[in-house]
Amino acid sequence: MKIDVLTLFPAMFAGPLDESIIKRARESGLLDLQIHNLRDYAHDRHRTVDDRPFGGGPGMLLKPEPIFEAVENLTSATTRIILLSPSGRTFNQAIAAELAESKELLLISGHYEGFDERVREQLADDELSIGDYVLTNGALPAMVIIDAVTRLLPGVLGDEESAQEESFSHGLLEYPQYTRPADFRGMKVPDVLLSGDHAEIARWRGEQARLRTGERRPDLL
Ligand code: JCQ
Repeated sequence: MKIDVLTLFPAMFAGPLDESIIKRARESGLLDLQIHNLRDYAHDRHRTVDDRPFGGGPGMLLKPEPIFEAVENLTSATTRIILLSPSGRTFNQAIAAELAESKELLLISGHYEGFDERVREQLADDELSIGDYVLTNGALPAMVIIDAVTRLLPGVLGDEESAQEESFSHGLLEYPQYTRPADFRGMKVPDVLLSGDHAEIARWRGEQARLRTGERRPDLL
C-alpha cells in the first residue's frame, strides 16, 4: 500500500512510524509511506497556507489552492483522499479494515478552525475523526490511522501476532490474562488457568470477556 500524508508538521512523523511493526512494514516494502509539507505547495513569498474566513469570525482556515495543487501532484485515479478533523465520522476497526483494501491513501491533516469547504466538496472521499476531543492538528490522527491500517495489510504481522484474537475483531473486550509467577506478592492467578482443563478455561475466558464488556463497554453488547 502507498500512503501519502499532507501536513504542516512533517517533523511530527519522525519517530512513531520508524519503530517496531510499522518500521518493518516500510523496510519490507509492504508500506510505502511519504510525508509531504503542505507549505511546499504555497507559492507566495511567505508560503501562506491559511486565511481568514469570509463573513468574519475567529481563527483561520486552510486555503484551498495549496491543498488542491498537492492533491493534483500526489494522487492517481485510485487514491482515496481522507481529511482528518473532529468533524469526521469516527474511525473504528471496521473503517481500518475497509481502508486496508485501498491501493493508495492520501491523508490530509487539518489545522486551525478547519478546511475551506471546497476541499471537502471537491477533493475528499471521506473525513475521519479519531474521537470526540480536540487536538492541535491532524498529525496524530493520521499516525493512528496509518498504524491501525498497516497492521492489517497481508504479511505485516507475524503468525504469532496475527493468529491472536483481538478486542473489536470478535466484538468483545479481552478477558483477563496472566503470566508467571502464579503467585506475585500474594496476588494469585485464578485456579482455572492452572487446571489444564482447556474446555473449562475457554468457558471461563468467554464469561470474563462478556462480564468485562458489560461493565466497561455495554455499547458493544
Ligand atoms: C481528529 N479527533 C480529533 C483540529 C481542525 C479542520 O481540521 C482540524 C483538525 C484538527 C485536528 O484533528 C483533531 C481530531 N479526530 O483534533 C482542528
